[in-house]
Amino acid sequence: MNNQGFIDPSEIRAQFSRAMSDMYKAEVPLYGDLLDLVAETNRNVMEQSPEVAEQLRWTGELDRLAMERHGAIRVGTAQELSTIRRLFAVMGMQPVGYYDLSPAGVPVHSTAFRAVHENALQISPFRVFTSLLRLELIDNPELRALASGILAKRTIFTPRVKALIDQCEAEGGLNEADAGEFVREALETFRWHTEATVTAAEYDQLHEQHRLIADVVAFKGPHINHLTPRTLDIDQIQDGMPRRGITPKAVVEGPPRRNCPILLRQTSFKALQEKVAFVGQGSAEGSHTARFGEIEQRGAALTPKGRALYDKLLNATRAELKEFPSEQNARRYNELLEKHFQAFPDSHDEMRIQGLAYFRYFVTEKGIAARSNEVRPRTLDDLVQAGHVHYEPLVYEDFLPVSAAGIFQSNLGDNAQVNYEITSNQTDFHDALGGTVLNELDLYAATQRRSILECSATLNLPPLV
Ligand code: OOG
Ligand code: NI
Repeated sequence: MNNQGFIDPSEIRAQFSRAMSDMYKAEVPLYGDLLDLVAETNRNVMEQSPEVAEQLRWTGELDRLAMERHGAIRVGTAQELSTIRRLFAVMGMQPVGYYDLSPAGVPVHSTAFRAVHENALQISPFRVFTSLLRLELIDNPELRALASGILAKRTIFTPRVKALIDQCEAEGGLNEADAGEFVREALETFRWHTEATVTAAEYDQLHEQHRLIADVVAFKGPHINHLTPRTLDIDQIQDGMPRRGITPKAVVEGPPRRNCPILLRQTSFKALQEKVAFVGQGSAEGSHTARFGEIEQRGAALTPKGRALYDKLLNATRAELKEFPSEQNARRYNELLEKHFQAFPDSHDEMRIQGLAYFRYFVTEKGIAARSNEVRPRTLDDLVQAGHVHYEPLVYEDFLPVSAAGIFQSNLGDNAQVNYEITSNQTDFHDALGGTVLNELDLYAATQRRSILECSATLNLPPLV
């Protein structure tokens, strides 16, 4: 709490993330099973590989791992997106990155709302992948008009949450009671609603155009469609799911298994069939599939050079496979992925020397003990060499467009393979957002730089960067 009695936005985010998780557990009991499976796997990994636990201890991730989640929502209008931006800002979450999913046949573009400073991420790394439906990609003009008419009529925020957002913006924060109320009210936007806003016939029309369009347009709000815990071993989870009666998607998205994980690996399982009451129906006679399960493993954030290498190797894998990864070619896909990624160095030393990843630097006890020595190492590399400074990779906090497309597609079914002629339009996205997205690479570079400067200060050395 600061001197005006405002509570730290990170605390609001932590509260909200817990409330969201509780709500989703009640709505989708399978999510609870998933959390158990992930917690058990993470315990096993740390027992069997104490070095992994040690690494997470250095970076502080050990403390945040059990609460780490990302969610995803899809909104229908610019107005909704810009209000969502303001709502997340109350919790210290900024839009980071731009993801265009249209090349993959998904009519949305997206950003991720998250905390941006390492200290804030440490309190709560909660992030929300947020997509804006691109109605301009609906080719049938009548259907487009129907969809925008329906969206124009709905209000996805409670009056009270809007008032609290205004108040927070005007006064610079929320006190504890207001923050508690904000969390309860904000949660309403993300809740599942059984009553649809359209008739069954309208739903069918929207669904025929694209299942995602029906998911956004036919409901009262942008229900949270998944909440993803972070595992330390996604292959164990992928292999363990069928034993629990869960069928995961055919392949794990992202890089292959490595000694030193990079970026993000993700898998998901199919959406639930939910009962829906369409307009004109007395009870929930219809059904819709919206919500699904997802698990992810996070690794090192890559520099532009590292990311270019990742993209090149992933593209080469897909080019050689010549088709979308599927049940039928999953084995070959994994073999090709392994083969191509041989070219990506698999040690932190090598990744650091080649400038492929971002790192955080920490002064060691040996470094502290040597502070008053006449002769001691004075460059970052020499300090690392001498063991006066320790480093660990910075964890990737963002998403991957190809992976996100794969997750969308596996949960939308095959009818999603559409080729849109209009592609990326970040300017339109910024206009709708009412702001610009931050560049994730700048954020990683800033964290790395802060950690190096902190080392210089602790060691009484001139700035090392
Ligand atoms: C979002 C799909 C993308 C991820 O983790 O990459 C995603 C959605 O289905 O709304 O969640
Ligand atoms: Ni996701």
